[in-house]
Amino acid sequence: MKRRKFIKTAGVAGAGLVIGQSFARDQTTAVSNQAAEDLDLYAVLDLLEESADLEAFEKALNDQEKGVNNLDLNEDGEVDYIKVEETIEENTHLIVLQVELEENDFQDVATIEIEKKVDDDYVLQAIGAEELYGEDYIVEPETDSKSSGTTVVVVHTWPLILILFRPGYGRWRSPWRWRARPIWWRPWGPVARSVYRNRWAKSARRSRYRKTKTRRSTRGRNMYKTQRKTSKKYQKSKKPATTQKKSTQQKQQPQNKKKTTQKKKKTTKKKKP
Ligand SMILES: [Ca+2]
Repeated sequence: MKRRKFIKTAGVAGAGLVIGQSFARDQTTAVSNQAAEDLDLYAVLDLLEESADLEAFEKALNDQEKGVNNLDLNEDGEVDYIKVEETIEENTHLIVLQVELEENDFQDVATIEIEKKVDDDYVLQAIGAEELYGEDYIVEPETDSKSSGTTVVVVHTWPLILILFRPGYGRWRSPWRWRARPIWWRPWGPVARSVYRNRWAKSARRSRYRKTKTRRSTRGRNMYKTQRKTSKKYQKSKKPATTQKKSTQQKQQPQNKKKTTQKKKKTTKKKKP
């Protein structure tokens, strides 16, 4: 009989999730006040848990009815298509969620690192791209049974995990690009952030996942370093895009033009005697 094992949770305090509060806090820690609010990594992991394979996961991510993707990074008034790319190195699968802001201008949104340790022990984390979510924005399945009011999540029974670590598995690479979108996909207008936030903050399944600052997979992290992609829009710094100086390359990106405060020249008026 197989013994049930849970993914490792070394070094994490078992703080229970106070969902509303933690969600509100998540918003303030993100560097950009846009992306982190338009792709909830708790909801992304929930989709992953339901998905039969990565092709299905990519389709679900871009399904308007699922309501997980509300990203409009290129600000064209339509939700962006998120493609999913996978790299495998020994027992580690690195899954990159990526948006093409314009042709050949890619921005990673988040990564999912899954590493098999031994037997049925896996580490699995979703990590938000630093440019969009800020540093160390990490969400993982809730595995600490000591936490009150939370559900322990066993990842080795997820359909996707069974597929990914099956002998002979071939990695998933999204065939879709800027000029080649799936026939079933139609872009739609993003919903208001308050609507999106409420949609996921109240989800009963939210307590299945938690935030952490600790990366579990060193290999996953190293794999990502060699393939990270940052769009021209976010390359300048970690500051929100709206505060960056407009580059000449961004002429196709309708940025939110900030009104520059015109400094009134102080003129020293000579008072009439
Ligand atoms: Ca868009």
